[in-house]
Order: sequence, then C-alpha cells, then structure tokens
Amino acid sequence: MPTTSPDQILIAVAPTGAETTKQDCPQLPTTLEELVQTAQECEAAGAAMIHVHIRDADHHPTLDQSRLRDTVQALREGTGLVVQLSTGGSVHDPLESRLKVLDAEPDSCSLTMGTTNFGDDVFSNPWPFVCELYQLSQERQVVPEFELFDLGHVHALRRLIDKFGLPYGGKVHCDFVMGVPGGMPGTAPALVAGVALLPGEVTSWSATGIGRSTLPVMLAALSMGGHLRVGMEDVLTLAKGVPVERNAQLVERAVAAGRVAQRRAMTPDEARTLLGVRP
Ligand code: KMH
Ligand code: ZN
Repeated sequence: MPTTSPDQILIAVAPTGAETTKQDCPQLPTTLEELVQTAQECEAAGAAMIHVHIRDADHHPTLDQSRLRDTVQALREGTGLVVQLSTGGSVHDPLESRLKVLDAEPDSCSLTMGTTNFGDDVFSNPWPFVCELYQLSQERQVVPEFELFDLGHVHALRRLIDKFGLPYGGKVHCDFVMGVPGGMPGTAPALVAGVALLPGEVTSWSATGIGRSTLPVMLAALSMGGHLRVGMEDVLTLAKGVPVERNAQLVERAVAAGRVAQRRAMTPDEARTLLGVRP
C-alpha cells in the first residue's frame, strides 16, 4: 500500500470549504487575497498541498470559471503548493459545473466516490458522474484525490480502477473524510476498516475528521502511516470554545503531531512525486 517512507507526512490544508459562512466566521479566507495569504502561511508552517473551494464577491461558494483560473494562477505565483481544486463544490452545485472545474487546469482535483447524506442535504455523486469526472481527469492529466466518506466509497474505487485503469501519473491517492453526518464515523475502528478495504493499487492515503472527530482521526491516521488533511473546511475550533483564528494553526498542530510520530512534513516537491502530479 503506501510506498512513501514512513518518516514523511503529507499535510494538505483545506482552508475554506463551502459550508461555513463568512458572517459566522469572519476569519475564514474567502477572498483571493485572504486565500493566497493563508496558503503562504500554511506552506511556511509545513503544508504541501491546498484543497481549494472559492467564494464570490459576496463570500458565497462559487464555481465561476474565471475566478477558478485566477485562483490557480495566484496560488501558483504566490506559493509552491500542489493546487487541488474541489470538484465537490457545495451541495447546491450542478454536476455540469463541477465537471467544468477541470478547465481551470489544477494539479489535482477531488473526486468523491459516491453520494452521501450531508447533514440535512445530499452530496450527490452518481456513478455515471464519477466515471465521467474520472475519465476527464485522465484526459486532462489532473491527478484525482479520491474522497471517501463511507466504506461503500472504498469499494467503488475498486470498481472504478477495474473499469478505467490507473489515474494520470500512475499513483492512487485517497482521502478519508470522516465524521460527516451521513457518512462513516470519525473513529479509529472505522479508519481501520476503510484502510483494510483499500485496493492494492492505492499508493498513499490521508484522513481528516470533521468537527470533534478531528483529533481521533488525526491520531489514528498517524498511527497507521497515513497522511493528514487539516483546515477550516473541516474544523473551526482548536479545543472546546477555542476558535481557530488562522488555518496555519491547524497545520502547525499537524506538524507537531507528526513530529511526535517521528514523521517530518513533506515539501511540495516531495508531494508532487508522491502524487504523480505534472512537473
Ligand atoms: N462541500 C461538500 C459538499 C470536495 O471538496 O470534493 C463537498 C466537499 C468535497 O467538500
Ligand atoms: Zn472540499
């Protein structure tokens, strides 16, 4: 399974997401300037990849094509991070717009392996859409990160690889997104079950736990040789009643936890090799 040296750790930061409002959380990076500054701070703290959702002028989630392109360009100019665009968007985004995200030519894209109840909403990922997005990523030479919200999604990855072969770049990287109300719980036993089901082709995996499952998932992932995703998309507090002020705090905490596990944060170049993204 993971072929990386266990003394390294990929830290991906997901700084914004599509669910939290600017009104509820003014420190959420929603403008391009805020996003680039956050990305720079997170890179300096030890992140190697950024998972990006963007907002419009009113701070609402958007998949606007020109904003996406500008964002990719600004992140490439301002940081060395691997740039991963979300194709999940918000639960309200039509499938057609989510496919068009690849027109912005990111290094990587998220690719969720199935439909999930998402709180009171539904995060829709019908199988034909998953297949279309996957084939498009192969064509456009964009490396997918397979988002696994549930055990069924892990098995769907088996089916996808059997049907369409390996991703562009030949590596297979997955991210367990745990603790979403409607998906698998953010617990060590659930992570153990998910990792046990991963197809043999998987070369690396990371995990993130939503809300209060953040720490259990982080510690379980570290103990199993997994990588980490952190960020305000997934958690807004450092501890009960202590709000996150900057995404870099979450990266710093992941770096410190990695250090305890005797694993050092990977550089973006090392992450490019791990993930097989375009040079
Ligand atoms: N915002 C969620 C509905 C992704 O980025 O690909 C979907 C999500 C997954 O965040
Ligand atoms: Zn996301």
